[in-house]
Amino acid sequence: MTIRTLLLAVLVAIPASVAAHDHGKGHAAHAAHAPATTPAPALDFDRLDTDRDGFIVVSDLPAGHPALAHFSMADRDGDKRLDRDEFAVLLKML
Ligand SMILES: [Ca+2]
Ligand SMILES: [Ca+2]
Repeated sequence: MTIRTLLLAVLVAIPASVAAHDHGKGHAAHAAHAPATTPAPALDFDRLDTDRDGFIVVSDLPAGHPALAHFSMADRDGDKRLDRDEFAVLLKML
């Protein structure tokens, strides 16, 4: 039982340390204070809206982007582009 518990503790600890390492890359001093709600760059509206028109269209998204599968569902008004509110809805689908 003791060995099993120890093994379990190691298995739990490994992914956490890997994630901490990746997150801290280049931001080691701030990693502990980084807000958990910061979106990944690939899911950040401002990064994806490269032409800064306030909307994300399919062509703004790189090939294979996870948002593409949900784009038409998130586009509630059917104008083929996502505003910030619609993009927030899309993020909840991922
Ligand atoms: Ca745009
Ligand atoms: Ca729309």
